[in-house]
Amino acid sequence: MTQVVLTEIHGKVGLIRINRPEAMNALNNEVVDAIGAAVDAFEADENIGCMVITGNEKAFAAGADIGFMKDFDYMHAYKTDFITRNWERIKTTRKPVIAAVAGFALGGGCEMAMMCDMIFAADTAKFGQPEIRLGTMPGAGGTQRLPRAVGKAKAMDMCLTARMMDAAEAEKAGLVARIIPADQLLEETMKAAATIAGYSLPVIMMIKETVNRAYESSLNEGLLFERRVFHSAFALEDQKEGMAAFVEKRKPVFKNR
Ligand code: DAK
Repeated sequence: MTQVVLTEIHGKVGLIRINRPEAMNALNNEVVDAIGAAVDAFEADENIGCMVITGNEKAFAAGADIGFMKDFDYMHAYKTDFITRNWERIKTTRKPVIAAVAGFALGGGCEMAMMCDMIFAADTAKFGQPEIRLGTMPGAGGTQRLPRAVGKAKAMDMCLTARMMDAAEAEKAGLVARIIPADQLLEETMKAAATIAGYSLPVIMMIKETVNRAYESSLNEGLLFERRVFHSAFALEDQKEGMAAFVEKRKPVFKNR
């Protein structure tokens, strides 16, 4: 049987590939549960410092699987906690996750990419929230994360007209961190992930948590949170090592503590 999600470890980077090419990587429970299991495994592995989620050259994911959910009724969606039960695992991991997006990232696919900490887009990437065409609406964060990323005007435009954004527009609008030629997307994303994973793991986690705090709090609360975490970073052996290495003009050796 085909595995709908493939995982690999490259040095300190955990790679997750969505593997349903026959269905444009549409996301059903099997796929999302398998992504969650991969995230659990990489989170538990002290050697891993960063994760990458990707699809194939045609699609990151063309949305939640329409065939899978078309007959859901309210009671089923509510009782099974559709979306929240398994999709949000990507959001809760404390290690950084980069979405490497080529081709379509639509509906739930766009939402899953936005749950990651940053998106690297191939020049072929297309982002959209076309649920309105199906008589429904975004349900995995599209109406909330998209306006925070690209502003209200573009988010309304995309959710209400179902138009897609190409990579250039997505980068200009702030949805995407980098645009990379399609044939180099994975290689370049893995390089960036390896750079991150080469730093001290507790510091990586502190920075992720603190940047995310910017979305959840007022500026003053966020600054206070940052200052407290920054002060706590002086308790790290890796801080002593990093600063000593700078002064001694050598490369630091981090021990993740
Ligand atoms: N689900 C299931 N199958 C899909 C799919 C999807 N989202 N997207 C594509 N496929 C399948 C196609 O049916 C086709 O299968 P076969 O006919 O070969 O068996 C195969 O993938 C190849 O697709 P196409 O033949 O259509 O390929 P094209 O290159 O012509 O077009 C496309 C590519 C991505 C533009 C097109 O496939 C497309 O428009 N796909 C649907 C995109 C879409 O509407 N995405 C949003 C899905 S809805 C909620 C929670 C979550 C959500 C909503 C509510 N609540 C909690 C209430 C989320 C909703 C969504 O994500």
